[in-house]
Amino acid sequence: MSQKRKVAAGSAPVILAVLLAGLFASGAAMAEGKKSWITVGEKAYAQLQKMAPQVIARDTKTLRTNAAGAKVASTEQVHLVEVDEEQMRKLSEAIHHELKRCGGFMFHASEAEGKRSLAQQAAPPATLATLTRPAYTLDNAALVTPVLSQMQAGNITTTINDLSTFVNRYYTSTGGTDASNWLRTKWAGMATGRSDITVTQFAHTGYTQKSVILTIAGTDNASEVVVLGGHLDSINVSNTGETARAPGADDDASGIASMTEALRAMIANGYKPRRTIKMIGYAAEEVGLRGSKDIAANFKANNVNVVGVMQLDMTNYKGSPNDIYLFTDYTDALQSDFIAKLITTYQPGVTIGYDKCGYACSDHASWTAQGYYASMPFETAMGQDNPYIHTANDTYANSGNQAAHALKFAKMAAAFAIELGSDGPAVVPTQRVETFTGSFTAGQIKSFGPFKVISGGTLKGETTGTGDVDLYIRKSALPTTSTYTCKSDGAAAAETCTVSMTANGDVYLLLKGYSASTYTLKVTYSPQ
Ligand code: IPO
Ligand code: ZN
Repeated sequence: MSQKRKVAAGSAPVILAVLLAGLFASGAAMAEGKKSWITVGEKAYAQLQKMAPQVIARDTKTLRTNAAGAKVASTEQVHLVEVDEEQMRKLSEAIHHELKRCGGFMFHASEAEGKRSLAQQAAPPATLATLTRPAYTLDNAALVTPVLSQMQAGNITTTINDLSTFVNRYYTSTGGTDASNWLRTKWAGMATGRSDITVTQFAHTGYTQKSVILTIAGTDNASEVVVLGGHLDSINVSNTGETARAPGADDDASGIASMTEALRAMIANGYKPRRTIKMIGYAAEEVGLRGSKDIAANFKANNVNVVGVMQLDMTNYKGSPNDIYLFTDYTDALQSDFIAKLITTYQPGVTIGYDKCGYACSDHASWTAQGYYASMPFETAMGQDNPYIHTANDTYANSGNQAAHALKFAKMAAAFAIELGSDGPAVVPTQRVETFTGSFTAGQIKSFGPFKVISGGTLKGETTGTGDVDLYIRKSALPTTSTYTCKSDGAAAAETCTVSMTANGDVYLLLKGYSASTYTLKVTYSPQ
């Protein structure tokens, strides 16, 4: 329930409130009263309870922090709470100081929307009508290598410094709006002469800052989309006013700059992807992943087949022994393994570590929440990241006056974009159907095959009829009622089971009449 008080329009208190809001349109004066719904993980919730004991969870769900069967499977309690602006700002501060910048929160437009979102996040990975799992093969070295060899730290420095020049890039500030327009103009300029590349802005509700989306249309597999992202907003958690300094050089000018350098080199090499590639500068990440949440939800609603998402948030502060840390929570393990392979293959000197970053630590979480495969390669291990973020001191100088670290991420991002971007449409194996009919006395068996099935294909057996028929299927040899690859032995004549092939091979079927029966057997398979 919203806490807004109802006052007749035009009444003195409203006019006074509007005047005051205008006068003190920064910091604490506006903070009181305005309520927001957010979801938080365990640590942030404990922190919030210390600061504001009256805040209680209005909904709680246990989320799996990784896919079932993943190397690092675990769960986390996530809570829906209502907070005012001051509590939200204090929470941001506490995440910074007490939780060592680990974790975050997700913003929701209302209690109902928060509950819906939490339920969706708790459900097993939401399945889209079409969601393609890429093969994750590394077979495009001829396209990747020349692009990587062209990439330069100096270009990353330039973009970081350009973005740091805005007083701040806060989601409601003039600088935040201007920075979005600047990025649109920069990317559009880089795409001059490429009619297959478009740059648009994605508007959000409740604030002026827009996300920026660059799209390289795929040549022959355009419906499959690869997303790379970073956030274009910044924050100073102790002062969110219009003129408060928040250069956000590392957080996250570095991620935008890494992505931009990958883009520059891809264009310089005339690279044209087969899948569609999107590079996104998200609005309003620092205030609850708001920009990415809208975009991921919009893509899901439109059933966009996003086959992979990489988030680049903080890429330029070298604070840990290894170079690139892959977060294992709220990310996809198979895709992150693929990214590790990209790193060891294309940047053999670059070392990899693994860590967790907690609930809603960056925009990848918005994609994970919608059931997409997302990864988050990060600049350091947890707790060793840039201590200056979210302050006026998040400058290029305080990232060690270098962009060599961010260059590793830029090269990884280009390898990701090109290796995933260069896959053509999946070849659907042709299907052959054969049918057999007959009858059984009780206990009688008959065998069928071999059917020569192609690698990557399937064979499905289906029976219909009268009485009680049991179906057994086996690869490479005749099945028996105790040795089979799959069986279907219900108490009727209707049975079905399917085997999948990882290599070319022979498949055999066995039918048994459990009682006197008649049958029609339909075998559907992908022939060699
Ligand atoms: C962040 C992410 C992971 C870790 I460990 C530490 C810090 C940054 C993120 N919380 C942020 O503020 N993004 O804008
Ligand atoms: Zn960030």
